[in-house]
Amino acid sequence: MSFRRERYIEFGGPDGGDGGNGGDVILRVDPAQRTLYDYRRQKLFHAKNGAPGLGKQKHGQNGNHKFLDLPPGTLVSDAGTLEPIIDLTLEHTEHIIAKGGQGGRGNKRFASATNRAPKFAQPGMPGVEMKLKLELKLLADVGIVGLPNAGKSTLISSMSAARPKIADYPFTTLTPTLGMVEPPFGEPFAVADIPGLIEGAHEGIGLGIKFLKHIERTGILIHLIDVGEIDPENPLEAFNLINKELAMYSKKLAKKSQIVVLNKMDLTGAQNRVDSFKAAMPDLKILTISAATGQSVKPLVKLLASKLQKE
Ligand SMILES: Nc1nc2c(ncn2[C@@H]2O[C@H](COP(=O)(O)OP(=O)(O)OP(=O)(O)O)[C@@H](O)[C@H]2O)c(=O)[nH]1
Ligand SMILES: [Mg+2]
Repeated sequence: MSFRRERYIEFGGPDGGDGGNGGDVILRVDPAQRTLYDYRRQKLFHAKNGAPGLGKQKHGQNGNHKFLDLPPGTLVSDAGTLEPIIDLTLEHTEHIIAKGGQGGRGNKRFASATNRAPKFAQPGMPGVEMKLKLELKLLADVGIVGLPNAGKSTLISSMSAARPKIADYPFTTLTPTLGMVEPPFGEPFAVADIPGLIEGAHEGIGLGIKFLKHIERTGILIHLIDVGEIDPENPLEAFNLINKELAMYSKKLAKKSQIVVLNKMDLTGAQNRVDSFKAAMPDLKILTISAATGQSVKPLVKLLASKLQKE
C-alpha cells in the first residue's frame, strides 16, 4: 500500500504497485544427466519469491524460476499417493511442476469512485509446494521383438549376464528383462527382452501391448524370427505379422531401425527356411544365428555396437 506524496499535491492518490509473481519450479529433461545422484544429497528446492510492489506504481520483480535437471527416463510421482505425475522422456523439454504464487495487487488497483484512497492491498498467493518421488527407469538401447518362443530370452542370456527364464512354451517371459551387453568396442549397452507379440497385440491381445511402449524408446530393434521349429510354417509370415503389429501400435515403432535376425540355425531344416525367406525378401539384410549355441552372436553384438555408435 502506498500513496503518492509530492510537494504541492495535496491528495496524492493510491500508487502501490503489484507484487511480483513467485518463480516456478520447473523440471527440465537433460540428456547430459545420467543418474539421480544429485537428488540424494539435496532434497529441498525452491524458486525465488516475487518482490513486493513499490510506491509510484512500481511492479515488484518476478522471482526467478528454479530448474531441476533430470535424466530422460525419470518417472515423477506424488510421494504421498505414489500416483505418477509425469514421465520425462522427451529430451530438452520443460515442465512446470510447482507454480509460483501470484503476486499481490497494490492498492492502486482497488481505487474506485466510492473509495478513492483504498488503505488495503491484496497480499500475494503462496506458491505450490509438493513432495515428489523420482525414479529412473533404465532405458534400453536395443529391444528384442518376435513371436513367443522365437528365442528372445535365450538371445539376451547369450549376449549378457541376464538370466531370464527360458522354456519351450510360449509366454515364458511375463515382464521385460534387461541385460547389459559389453561389446568388444564402444560403450556397454542395454538390451530388453519383452514378452512375445502375437496377432492383435496392438489391441491388447497377449501381453505385448504393455511393453510396446518400452521398446518405443529403444534405439534399435532386433526382430527375431525362429527358422528352426515349424510354427509358423513360414518365417515370412512371422516377420509380416510382427511388423504389422508394430505399425498398428504406433508410427514410431514402425519406423524404428530393425536388425532382422533368423534364429535356431542349429536345427535341421533351418537353412531351407532361410533360403525361402531370402528369396521372398531379396533386399532385406539379415543375420542368421543360433542363440542357444552362441553361433554368430558375436557379429550381432558388433553390429549393434557400431549402429549405436553412429546414433
Ligand atoms: N535349438 C535351438 N533352440 C533354441 C534356440 N534359441 C532358443 N531356443 C529354444 O526355444 C525355446 C524358447 O526360447 P525362449 O528364449 O524362452 O523364447 P522367447 O522368445 O523368450 O519366448 P517367450 O518369452 O515365451 O516369448 C526354448 O526351449 C529355447 O531353448 C536356438 O538357437 N536353437
Ligand atoms: Mg522369453
